[in-house]
Amino acid sequence: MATVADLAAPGMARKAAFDALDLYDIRGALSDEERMVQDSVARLVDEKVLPVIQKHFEEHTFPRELVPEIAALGLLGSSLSGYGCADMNAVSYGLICQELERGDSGIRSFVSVQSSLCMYPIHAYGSDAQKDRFLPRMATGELIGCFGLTEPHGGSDPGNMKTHAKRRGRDWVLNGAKMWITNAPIADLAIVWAKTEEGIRGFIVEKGMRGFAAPEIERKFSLRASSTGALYLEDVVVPEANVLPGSTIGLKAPLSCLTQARFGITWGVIGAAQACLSQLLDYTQSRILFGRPLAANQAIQIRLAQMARGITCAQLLSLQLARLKDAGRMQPAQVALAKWNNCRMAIDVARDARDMLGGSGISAEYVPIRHALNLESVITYEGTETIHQLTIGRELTGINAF
Ligand code: TGC
Ligand code: FAD
Repeated sequence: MATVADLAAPGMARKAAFDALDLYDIRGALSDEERMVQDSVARLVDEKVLPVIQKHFEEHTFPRELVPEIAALGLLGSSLSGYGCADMNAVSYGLICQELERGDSGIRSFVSVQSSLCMYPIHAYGSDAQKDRFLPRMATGELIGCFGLTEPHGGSDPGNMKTHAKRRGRDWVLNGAKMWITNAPIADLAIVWAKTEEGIRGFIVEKGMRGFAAPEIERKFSLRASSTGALYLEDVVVPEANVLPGSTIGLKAPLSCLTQARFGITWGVIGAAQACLSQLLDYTQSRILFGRPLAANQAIQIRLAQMARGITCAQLLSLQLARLKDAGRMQPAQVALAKWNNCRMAIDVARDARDMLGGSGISAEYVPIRHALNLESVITYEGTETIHQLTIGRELTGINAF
């Protein structure tokens, strides 16, 4: 037990009675298999991602060399069954996202898009031939996918998309543009959502199809270790065999993919916040100002405590969400609330951590500025904070205020 002297001695750090990043022992609530998944992804991040990520962020490059290692661990399409996929449960997928984003949001984004936005729709809505053709090679990382929903004139309202597909004989002809598409410049295939006479449908557009281009969007200040591009479609002829036959016509199918990816994001951003708090705990205990460690100030401790509170609440929210998902009871509005809450928590933690590092907080030597900049994208994509707030508002009131 701590003595009064221990407590009173300024600058003396007391040994923590519990893991500062897991105050409610989430780890203890995991199965052996889930813990194993977390540990193997954590090792990948510590050994392969963290040593290279800052350089990639500075140079605005995606660490493509990591794809085979990510695939070898079964992290691509990890919750899908068959076709070389690992068939893991929702908690495991969440833990994968959390550990990857502890490294960098760009790495988690790559896995989210490949798994939830590209492999998932092919698995859920594709023909047997499409599944056989694409999924096994996507699981090994040999083929990379992207998901084109957002358009230049406004992503929050995808129902108003301009990209359209017209039947020509047994083919379709696609015209339009998509904007802010993760993985687009490195993708072998794109799931493109386009308006048809019957309503919105999903098409598999392949690299090399005439009239299709996917240029890189340069000069981002956020997600610099992720490849983001536009998709341009000019009279692209897509065969009927590349239409997703099982998707309902309308927004429901693309929105169902977003639900999968948003679920992963709720876990991912916890990892980013943990990385910031972890570094900040070391920093504030070793930096001496006014004759005592920074961490010995009440104002600093309150801010650290607020971070721990935010992370803990987010962990509990995501764990329960995963349990609901595994039980087949997860609702889109529950995902909206967790995406909003956890992204807001993480960006607040990252920004506050940056501030508590003082001038060092703007240096590449420390992680909070990189996470804070990345989280500007994460809080925007997959539905902005406002979109998720309005989704909850609609759920509560029954009134659509979009
Ligand atoms: P609304 O009338 O609400 O819905 C149309 C139909 O879809 C159903 N639905 C959903 N189904 C599954 N999951 C969801 N989350 C769903 N939300 C709605 C709904 O029940 C309805 O079905 P039915 O049978 O009645 O037809 O449609 P709305 O036009 O009013 O729009 C609602 C709104 C604003 C919430 C939606 O448009 C929206 O979510 N907007 C935000 C768009 C967005 O998030 N874009 C993300 C693009 S992808 C991306 O950002 C990837 S980043 C990846 C990375 O790098 O990690
Ligand atoms: P807009 O929709 O124009 O919104 C602008 C502002 O208006 C926002 O603050 C929004 O909250 C607010 N707003 C909108 N509607 C209302 C309303 N009714 N009431 C009040 N406020 C409102 N998209 C893809 O399809 N695939 C991808 O892979 C992908 N990857 C991305 C990667 C990055 C790095 C980024 C930054 C974005 C990515 N996106 C992707 C796009 C992303 O989903 C959109 O940026 C997002 O949905 C918002 O759309 P927008 O940028 O057009 O903003």
